[in-house]
Amino acid sequence: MPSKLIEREMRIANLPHIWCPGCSHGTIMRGLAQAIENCGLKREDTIIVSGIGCSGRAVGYMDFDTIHTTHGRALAFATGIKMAEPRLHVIVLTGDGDISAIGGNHLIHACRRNIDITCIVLNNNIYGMTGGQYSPTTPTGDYATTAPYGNIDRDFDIPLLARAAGATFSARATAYGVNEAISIMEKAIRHKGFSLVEVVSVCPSYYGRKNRKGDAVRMLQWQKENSVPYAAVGKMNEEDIKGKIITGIFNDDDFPEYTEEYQKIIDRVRVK
Ligand SMILES: Cc1ncc(C[n+]2csc(CCOP(=O)(O)OP(=O)(O)O)c2C)c(N)n1
Ligand code: SF4
Repeated sequence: MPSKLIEREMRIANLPHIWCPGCSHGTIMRGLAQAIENCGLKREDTIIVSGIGCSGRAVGYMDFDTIHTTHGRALAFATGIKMAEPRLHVIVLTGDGDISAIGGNHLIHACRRNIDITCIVLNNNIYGMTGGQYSPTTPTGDYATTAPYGNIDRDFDIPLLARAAGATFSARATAYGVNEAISIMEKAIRHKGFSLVEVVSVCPSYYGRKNRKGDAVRMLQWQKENSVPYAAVGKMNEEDIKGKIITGIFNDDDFPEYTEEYQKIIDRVRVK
């Protein structure tokens, strides 16, 4: 029997989902539905936009106005929607490849504009849907189908990248710590301006298998044992932080929001 939340927020007719056994994208999708409900957002005022990837499939299951857009372009579509209808709550659901490789340029400019969009990144450290190619968040030295001898690229820290580009809210949580993820996503949705929450997901089929991380339970156990709260980082030395998942809110700032600034120009130049 589906839970009440699932009955209220999901398109039951589209289930079962396509994700592999043990994939934590579903846990995060359910967490987002909970966060939306906790914020009291009305279905008619909320739109969820995704890119392409296993992560992007979530919009097929969430019972809101949703758009499954082209790879890397979710923020471009979301920006258009928010500019046309600023009253809407616009939420983007995307993968690490979608947002930081092909969509990287859209990301930095959305951050810079501080447009009121909430961007949830399901980071599984790999391209899941297309068979396990390395992404900009695959750690250096890790393996992927396109890095059979180890990845020599340095990996992006997506929330820190967003903060540096001007996002007024950036944060990270994990699928293991789903209650923290729900609470952070809630704060991100309530935040006025561009907010980004990375939720570290597990892909046992590709990232896990290629890197001998064990099954999904082991991978979630690893998240539990290797997460460090942002507040504790200042007291730790660099060596102890290396390889850890830093969770929590990295910044939550006030800055003029883009659609409001745009409206001020419209009001100023409108022929009286
Ligand atoms: C323009 C374009 N290039 C490439 C693809 C193929 N493609 C589909 S999903 C994907 C990667 C998705 O990876 P990620 O965003 O990390 O999501 P995940 O599947 O891991 O959840 C790629 C390269 C595409 N659909 N469109
Ligand atoms: S390939 Fe990976 S990310 Fe995609 S559904 Fe399977 S476990 Fe999840």
